[in-house]
Amino acid sequence: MTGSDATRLDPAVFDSLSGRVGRQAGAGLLEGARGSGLRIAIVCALFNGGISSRLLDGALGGLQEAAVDRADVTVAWVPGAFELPLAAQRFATHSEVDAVICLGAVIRGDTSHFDFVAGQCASGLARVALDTGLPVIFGVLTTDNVEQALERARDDETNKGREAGLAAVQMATTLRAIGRAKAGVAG
Ligand code: INI
Repeated sequence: MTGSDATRLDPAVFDSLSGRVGRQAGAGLLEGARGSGLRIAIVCALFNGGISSRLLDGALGGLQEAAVDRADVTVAWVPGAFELPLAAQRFATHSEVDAVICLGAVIRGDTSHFDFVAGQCASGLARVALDTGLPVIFGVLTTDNVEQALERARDDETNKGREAGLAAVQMATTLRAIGRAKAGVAG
């Protein structure tokens, strides 16, 4: 994710550092990754679905920016953030996809079990990624209130769904490139 203005990586610094190594695996910057030919699954939580749908809109925009073909994008909806890991695991093990994007919003004000839902969702998604070797993108907002969630799901380039879409393409292409490095293939 891009972080704040104070901590964001300057593309010129990135280019300069890249020029000082023998080989760079993958595109590097989120915006630099090209996704044509990639197959992407997106899982959305119906709980707080008004936020999920804004994140989905952003994710589809990010994938389009990265030249992912809409025919290669599959969307599934689940009841809430707690169910995202199981659906992500099913995509990872039973379908041919290059990355799974998970979208939802866990809002502290809505529930006394915020920490359980958010924690299980985050650790479950990390587990699916490590167990299957597939990029699983954590596009789940964890906020104190609805206003903060809406702020992160705006219809502009700061939308966290857009970042999740770009992150999926970046991770899928980077893992491919690392795999080729092991096999001794250039690129
Ligand atoms: N699910 C969410 O996606 N966000 C929430 O904020 C939330 N709250 O507040 O409880 C939530 N709960 C539902 C949960 O994810 C499961 O769907 C439900 O418990 C059934 O297993």
